[in-house]
Amino acid sequence: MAPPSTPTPLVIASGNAGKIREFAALLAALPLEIQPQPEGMEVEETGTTLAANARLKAEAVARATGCWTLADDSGLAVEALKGAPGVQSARYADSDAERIGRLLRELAAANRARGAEGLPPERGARFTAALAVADPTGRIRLEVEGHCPGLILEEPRGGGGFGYDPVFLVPELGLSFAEMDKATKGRIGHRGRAFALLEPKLRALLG
Ligand code: ITT
Repeated sequence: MAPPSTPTPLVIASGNAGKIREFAALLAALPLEIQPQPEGMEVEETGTTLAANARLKAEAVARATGCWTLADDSGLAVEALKGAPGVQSARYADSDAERIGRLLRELAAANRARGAEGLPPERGARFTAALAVADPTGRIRLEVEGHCPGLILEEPRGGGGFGYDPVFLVPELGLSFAEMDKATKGRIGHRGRAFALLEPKLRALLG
């Protein structure tokens, strides 16, 4: 009988506890030993796209740890705000509550301006997660993107999730991300959709 194989270490290159929780659930069925990134490590996000920033984080953390590394750069693009906050989603304000506050204020102002021009309100938005996997030398081996369309609510709803979840409505379900159970967000959310594309490739590479 072949000896059981040792699980491959995989570092999650993120300091965002909400993302790390979601990845732990998504990766649970894979033969991997999930590890956090080195404490205090922060990679400057100088890229102009989510994909570029995911690559920067995966490369830097893989080089620092000598382990396979998964990074995620994600963001919320709001149509009436011409795609903002987008790649700046984390830097839009200092806390989740302030980021949501700024988003709702700016969207209300944009919709007042639309109203003054006789246009209907526009609340469409889209979450994107760009994932990158680097090998232990820091070379990027896999890249995928997942998207989830929705609408921005006028007020936060629900107590689950993290980040902008309470103001992001998925109309088909009539629920905000913060009102969904983890499995539902994992299935239809941007990160879950990106991960569904990544999983078979990750299994082939590390399995
Ligand atoms: P790391 O770079 O350390 O992973 P971060 O929070 O800085 O953590 P990003 O640079 O990717 O992550 O910024 C993404 C922003 O979008 C951040 O404010 C998140 O809270 C928010 N965000 C990302 N995914 C989200 C989700 O599934 N639900 C709600 N907000 C999300």
